[in-house]
Amino acid sequence: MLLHYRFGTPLPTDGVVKEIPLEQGPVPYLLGGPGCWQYQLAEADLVYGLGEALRGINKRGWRYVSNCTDDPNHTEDKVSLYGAHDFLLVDGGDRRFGVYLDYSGQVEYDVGYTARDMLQIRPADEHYDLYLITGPSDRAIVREFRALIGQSYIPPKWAFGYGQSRWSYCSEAEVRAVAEGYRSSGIPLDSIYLDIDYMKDYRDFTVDPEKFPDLPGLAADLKAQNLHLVPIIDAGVKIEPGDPVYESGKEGGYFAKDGTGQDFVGAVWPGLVHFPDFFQPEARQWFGRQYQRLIDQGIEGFWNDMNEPAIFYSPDRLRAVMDALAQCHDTDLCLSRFFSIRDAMNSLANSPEDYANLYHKVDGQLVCHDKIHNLYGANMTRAAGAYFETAYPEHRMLLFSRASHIGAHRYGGIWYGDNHSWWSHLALNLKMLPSANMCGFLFSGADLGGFGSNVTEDLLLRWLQLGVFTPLMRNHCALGCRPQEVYQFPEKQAMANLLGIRYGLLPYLYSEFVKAALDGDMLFRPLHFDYPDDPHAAQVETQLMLGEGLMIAPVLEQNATGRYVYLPEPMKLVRMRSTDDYETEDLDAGHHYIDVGLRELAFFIRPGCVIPLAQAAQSVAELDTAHLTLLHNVTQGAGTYVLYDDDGYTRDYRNPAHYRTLTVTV
Ligand code: MIG
Repeated sequence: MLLHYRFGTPLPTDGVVKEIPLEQGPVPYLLGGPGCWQYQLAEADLVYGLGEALRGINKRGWRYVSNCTDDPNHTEDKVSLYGAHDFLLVDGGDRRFGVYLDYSGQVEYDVGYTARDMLQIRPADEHYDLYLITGPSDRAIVREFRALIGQSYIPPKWAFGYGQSRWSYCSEAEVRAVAEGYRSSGIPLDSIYLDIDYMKDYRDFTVDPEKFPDLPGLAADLKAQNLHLVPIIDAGVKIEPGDPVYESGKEGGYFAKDGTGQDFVGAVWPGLVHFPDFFQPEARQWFGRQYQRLIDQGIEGFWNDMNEPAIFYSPDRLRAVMDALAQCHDTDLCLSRFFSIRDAMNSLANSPEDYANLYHKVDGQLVCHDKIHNLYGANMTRAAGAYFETAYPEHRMLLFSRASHIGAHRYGGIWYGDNHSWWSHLALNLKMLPSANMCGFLFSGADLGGFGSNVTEDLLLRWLQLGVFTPLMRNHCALGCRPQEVYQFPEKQAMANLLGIRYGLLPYLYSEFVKAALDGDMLFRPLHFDYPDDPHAAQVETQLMLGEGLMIAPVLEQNATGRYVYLPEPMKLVRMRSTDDYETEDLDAGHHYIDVGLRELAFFIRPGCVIPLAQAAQSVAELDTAHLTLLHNVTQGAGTYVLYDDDGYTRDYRNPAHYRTLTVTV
C-alpha cells in the first residue's frame, strides 16, 4: 500500500514518476507531525535505507543529516556524505513500513541516537511530500518505492569492466603508460579515467593542448584496444572571457545568482567560477549540450564532480575574513585569538553563508540555494543524462556523479566519493551497497583501494575481492598517494586473476543488474531481506545477497586468512583463484570459519541456483558469452537460470529476445 501526503507547498524535486492521489488525516505508524515525525522503536526493530550514508546496514544508533556535503574524511562521527537519499524502511516483523520524504531541503534522521528507542525524522521546514509504503516484505516495499521513483539508470556494458583512475594522469604519455601497463601484463581493463588535469586551466569541456595535443587520436588508439577514456566534469564554470562555455552561459543567463542579483562568484579548482543554474530547464539543456564537445572527440562516458556544489571560498567571505583579521593586528595574539583566526579560515569552505547567498530560478521564481541544496548535483546529472537521452536515443553513455538525490538515479550512477585506504572503508563500501540500491542507485561503487592515504598490497587485494561484485569497479586514488595501479604491485598476477574472475562473472552480474533495474529490485540485499524469519540473518552486517543466486562475504580485516560466515541455509562455497582454477564445497547452514587466501575469491551459491561463468577476458568486448560454464548448487532434478544479455549499448531493454534459460540437470 502506498499513501501520499502533502504538507505546505513543496518545491519540485523530480523525485517521483507517478502521480498518487493525496490522503488526508493521520499518517499510519508515525506520531508527531510534519515538523518532526516520531516512531517508537521496539528493541528488535531494524531500520534500513538512507542510501549513501555512514555506519551500518542497520542504521540504528546514530543520527544522519541528508545534506550533500564535500567532506573527504568519512569518519564515524560524521552525519552527512555527498548524497541525500530520504528513504528509510522500518522492519519490526509484523509492523513494517517505508517512508520517503520527497523533499528539496535537509532532513535529520535521529535513529535511536537521542533515545535508543526513538526514531525521529525532522525536515528543515514543512513543505514536502511524504509517502508511506507498507507491504508483505521489505523487498516488496522497496519494489513499490522504486516503481514510484522510476527505473534506475543502466550504463553501457563496457562500464561494467574494470576501470583505472588517478588524480591525475597529467599527459597523453601517462595515459598511454597506464594502458601499456595493463595490456602488456595481460591484466583486464576497460576504462581509464581523466581527472581535472586533462583540462586547460580546469575549464570544463576544454582539453589542455600541450598535455593532450590529440585527444581524438588518443581516444581512438585506446578504443582499438577496447579501452574507454572517461573524463571528469566539475560543476563550476571558470570565469574566463572568451571561453565559449563561459560566454554562452553568461549570455543565456544560465548561472546562479547572488543576493544582489549578480552571477554568484565562488572559487574551486579553476579559480573564480560561476555555478550553472541547473534548476532552469534551458540551463540544463545548455550544459548538457556542452558534453558534445568531448563526445565529438571520441568520449563515451563522464563522471561529474564537485556538484554538492563544493565551494572552497567565495571572494566576498574571504574579504570579510581578511578584514576581520586586519583588525587583529594591534591586539594581543593570545590563544583565543589564534583559535578564532584558525576557525575563521576553516569556515570558508562549503559555508552555509555562501549557500544562503546563492539563488536559483525555479519555475521563474528566485529560490535560495538553502532550500534546494540537495537537488543541485542531481540536476547536474539530469542535465547530462537528459541530453544524452535526446541526442543519443540509441546509445547508452556512462555517467556517474558525486552528489546525488533520489530522482538522479534515473539519469546516472554514483560513486561514494573520497574514501581512504582504510580497512574500515572497505567494510563501509560493502554496507553502502544495499542502502544505495534501496534508493535506486544500482550503478554505484567506491574508489577501490581507497582514494586518500596510501594503500597496502593486501588491502588492494581484499578490496578487489569486493570490487569484483560491484557494478562500478574503479580503482581511483588521490594526488600524492602511492601508485595504485594493479601492475605496480608484486602480486599483480593474483590481481589480474581476480579481475579475470570479474569478467567471468559478468554474464551473471550484468544479467542481475539489468533485471534489478527493470523490476525495481535490489542487486545487493541485506541477508534479512531474503531470510526474514531467521533471527541470526538480521544481525549480519558484512555479508550480502547478490542477485538471485549468490551470497558474498568478503574478508575485511588485515592479516586475516579467512573469516566467519553465517549461512542461513545450506550453500555451496566456491573458492576461486582464476576462472579455471577453483574448487567447491557443500556447507551446512550455520556458522563456519572459511579460509580465504589473499589471492582467492570466495562466494556462495544458494540451493537450486545456477550461476553462469565465462572465461576471463581482457575487456568486455572480448568476453565470450557463447561458452559458459554453469556453476550450480543443484543436487537433484533441474535448476535453471534466466540469463539477460543484450548488445550492451542500445536501450531496448525489455525485448524478450534478450532472455535465455540455462538449465542444469542432475
Ligand atoms: O577537491 O578532481 O572526489 O575523485 O580525484 C577534490 C580531483 C576534487 C574530488 C573527487 C576525486 C577527484 C578530486 N576531486
